[in-house]
Amino acid sequence: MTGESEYTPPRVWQWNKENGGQFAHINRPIAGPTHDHALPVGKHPLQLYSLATPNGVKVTVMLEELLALGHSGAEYDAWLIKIREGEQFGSGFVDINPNSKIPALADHSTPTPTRVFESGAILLYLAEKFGAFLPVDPARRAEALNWLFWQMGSAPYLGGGFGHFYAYAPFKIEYPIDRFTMEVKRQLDVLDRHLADHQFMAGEEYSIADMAIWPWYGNLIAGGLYNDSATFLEAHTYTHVHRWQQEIWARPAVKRGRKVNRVVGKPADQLHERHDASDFDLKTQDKIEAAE
Ligand SMILES: N[C@@H](CCC(=O)N[C@@H](CS)C(=O)NCC(=O)O)C(=O)O
Repeated sequence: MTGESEYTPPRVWQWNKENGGQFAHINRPIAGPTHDHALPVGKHPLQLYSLATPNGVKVTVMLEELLALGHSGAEYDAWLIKIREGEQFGSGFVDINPNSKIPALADHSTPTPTRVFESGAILLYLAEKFGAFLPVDPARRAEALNWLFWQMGSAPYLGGGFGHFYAYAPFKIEYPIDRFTMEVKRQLDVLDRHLADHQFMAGEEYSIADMAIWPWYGNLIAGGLYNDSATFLEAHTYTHVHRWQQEIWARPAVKRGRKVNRVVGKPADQLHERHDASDFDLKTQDKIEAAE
């Protein structure tokens, strides 16, 4: 094995602010706000504070799917939280998510605003509020929740484990890359075997389980995560995951939701903030840049 380390942990760990990782400037070993900053509140019942990472996309896809079904109560303002600039540590954001991570939602349609954080909790909250994208039959509901919580437990190995050491760490170390690649390939095989005889994660019904899993594993398989990781992982071999990823990608609400709070990629795919359905036609970055 290459990359063996001579590092011996000291008796008590010290915070080394210069560890060189891509996110070193925002990582801290303590919680809580770093500065005072009130969050903006728009005109709609639901206020989302987010960024189009896979965790953020889960929620904007759900909101666009709810609106496509005709649930006008799902109208939302999506505000951009620039996590690389530390905006998740502003006092207003920490008030609605003490964990300082996007996505976070405030529901202003309740007698006092209801805060909801953790993407899985947000998906479940919205599914129950609108009675949509979560099967009613107890056995099928249990299956949707199985996969929703599978995603919450599994994706940190993909993002914080594989993605971090394969793409973001300041130098490549074989041991963690090997360990997390093994686990991610195992997870892809779990999905592939399940999707071999199920149209969607919970069976025949598209649900919040698909919305949670697709932005991570669908994106990974389509080559959208961590440089050339799809080649490294031999993503093309997971044929049933491919079929499912393409079926979901064909949905107009998914295409819209993926653009919200996006700040990278093609300008036509970036809608930095979403306050109205017409913003998809009028306020993507290509339109804004053309008007400047
Ligand atoms: N389990 C959380 C994870 C959220 C999360 O990790 N968000 C990342 C972006 S994908 C974030 O806000 N990172 C900022 C930070 O760690 O300071 C969820 O599913 O909502």
